[in-house]
Amino acid sequence: MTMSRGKIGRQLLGLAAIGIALAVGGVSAFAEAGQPKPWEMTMQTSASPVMDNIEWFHTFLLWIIGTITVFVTVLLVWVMVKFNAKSNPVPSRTTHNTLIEVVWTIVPVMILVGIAIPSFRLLFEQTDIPKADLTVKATGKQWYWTYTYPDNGKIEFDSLMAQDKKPRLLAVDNEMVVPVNKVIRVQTTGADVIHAFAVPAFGIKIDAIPGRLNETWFKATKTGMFYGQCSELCGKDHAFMPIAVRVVSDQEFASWVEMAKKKFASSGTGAYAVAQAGQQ
Ligand SMILES: [Cu+2]
Repeated sequence: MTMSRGKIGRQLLGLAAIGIALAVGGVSAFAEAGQPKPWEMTMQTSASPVMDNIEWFHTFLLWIIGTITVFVTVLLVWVMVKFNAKSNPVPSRTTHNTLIEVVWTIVPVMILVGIAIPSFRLLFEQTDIPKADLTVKATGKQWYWTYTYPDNGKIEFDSLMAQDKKPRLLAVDNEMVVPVNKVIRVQTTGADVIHAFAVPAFGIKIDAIPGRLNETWFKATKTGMFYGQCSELCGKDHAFMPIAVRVVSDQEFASWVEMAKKKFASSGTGAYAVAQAGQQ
């Protein structure tokens, strides 16, 4: 039995449709909040008020940049077509035009002021930390993070990349756990070299510097897992010290605190003590 061309064509089309559906399905299976997606073009889905505003500011700037680029391109093309040597053999001798000079000075100033206002507003929102409900200290070390919860009986534990867990290169053994819709103050410092604490979905990125205590904050508006990475070249395993934040409900957080107090009671400061001893 032979198949007609049309039939084969239809079957190929069907296969292609299934392929596309699978590919899209595959991508959307990865499309969880709080982590990068394959072929991602945009920023990670926001999960904090600061990140909402960063996204807004990004889009706002994109429109301004886009408009200016199109406007300048149109001007260039217009000049090239209308005023080249062939179509305009006798050029005008005009050198000054007061109106246009005032316009091309005032308009860019107005654009810059228009950008500066929301830019400063965003900067203040990021750096002016509201009254915190919880403080977590993240200490960057070669090459893992140590989290300390000074408000909750001084819980302290190390967070190392987990080789056997998903998502690859982002999952850790002990996650940083925080309650949802609460202002979390993050304090960062470095125990050896400069690291940087960054979680894209929360819109935070701050250096962790030895001998210094830096501060930032976030308010996670969704529960779930959110991932980041050390964002300051800190040595050979810089790429392998991910940040994993689990955002949970208040009740879950309370029970995690109870669990963590027991679990990290003895082991907590072990690695830190060793690192400190090694430096002296
Ligand atoms: Cu690092």
